[in-house]
Amino acid sequence: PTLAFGVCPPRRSRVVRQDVLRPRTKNLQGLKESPSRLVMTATKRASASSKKQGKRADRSSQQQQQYDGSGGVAASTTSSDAKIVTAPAASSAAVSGDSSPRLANTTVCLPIVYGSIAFFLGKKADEYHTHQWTLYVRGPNDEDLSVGVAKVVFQLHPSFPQPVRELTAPPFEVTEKGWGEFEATIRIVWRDPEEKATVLTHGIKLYPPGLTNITASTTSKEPVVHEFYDEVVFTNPKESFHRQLMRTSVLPRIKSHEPAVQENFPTYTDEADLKAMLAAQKFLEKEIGLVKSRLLQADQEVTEIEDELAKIKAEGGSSVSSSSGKGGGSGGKS
Ligand code: SLL
Repeated sequence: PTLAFGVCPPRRSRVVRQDVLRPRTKNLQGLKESPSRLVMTATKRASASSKKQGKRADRSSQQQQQYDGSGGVAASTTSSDAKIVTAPAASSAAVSGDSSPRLANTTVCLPIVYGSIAFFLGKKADEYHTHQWTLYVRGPNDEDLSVGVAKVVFQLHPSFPQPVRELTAPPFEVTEKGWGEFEATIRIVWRDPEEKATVLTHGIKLYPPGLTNITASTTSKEPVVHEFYDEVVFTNPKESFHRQLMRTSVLPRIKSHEPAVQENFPTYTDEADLKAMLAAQKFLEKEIGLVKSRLLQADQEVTEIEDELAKIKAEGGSSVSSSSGKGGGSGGKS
């Protein structure tokens, strides 16, 4: 699969139940090239250090699809405005494991969230254990990802005992105590072994951004949340894998083993998206207003200067004012 932030869901029909993860299937028959692999341009967005900052690109909009019997999907799908780039074909013919046929002209988009939440230990801190943190992969609304995920392998800093932590069941998380920030590697292994594992890196943050030294303000009780939303795109998945992925929406939610972590997970809802968009719109309107008034002012100044110039010209151009003319080098370098 490939990672794509915010480009998967065609934004037509909105899903009624927004609290449920719905992997989306997209039909690509409209595309010229028979695409073995489509790579969406990927970006990701950080939400640093404060609660409820997590953002997601879009809500799921589930596509209607009908199976045409041959394993292919005959779906009526609107085209998304996503930038789609064709990439070298993956060896879709690679044989292994189950012989389920691959769906043709289909992409499935699986929203995931990964990140870390760190708490300062306060009085319980010692030299090597100033913080307790949890590193995790979860569904944006705590959906059970295990239908698609066989295991998640977290690679920690070598200063930790057994730095490779493998989780074969949800919640896919590691909780540790430590003293320093570092970059962890997260490997998501899919249930279909033919799907290439998704490898992410994540910088575990212990301190709020903008602080370079450890001051009293870093010792606040407020956890440091550092989370990313992303979407994993499976191109022409195996029918069986596809079926499994689609079950995500009906399974019970998964909770973190750490109640304080669970409490501080950012949420991803249409409502929050809308609020953020409205706030952004407001901000933009204000900025545009400011720029407009500055433009108007500049226009006015130009008019004034032009008027003055015209006046000077009308006076014959010979009446050199004290501040103009070539001779006035008073302000220049000597
Ligand atoms: C740093 N590059 O120098 C980082 C490394 C390593 C953090 C941070 C181990 C905890 C323990 C731990 O927190 N390692 O010793 O149990 O800042």
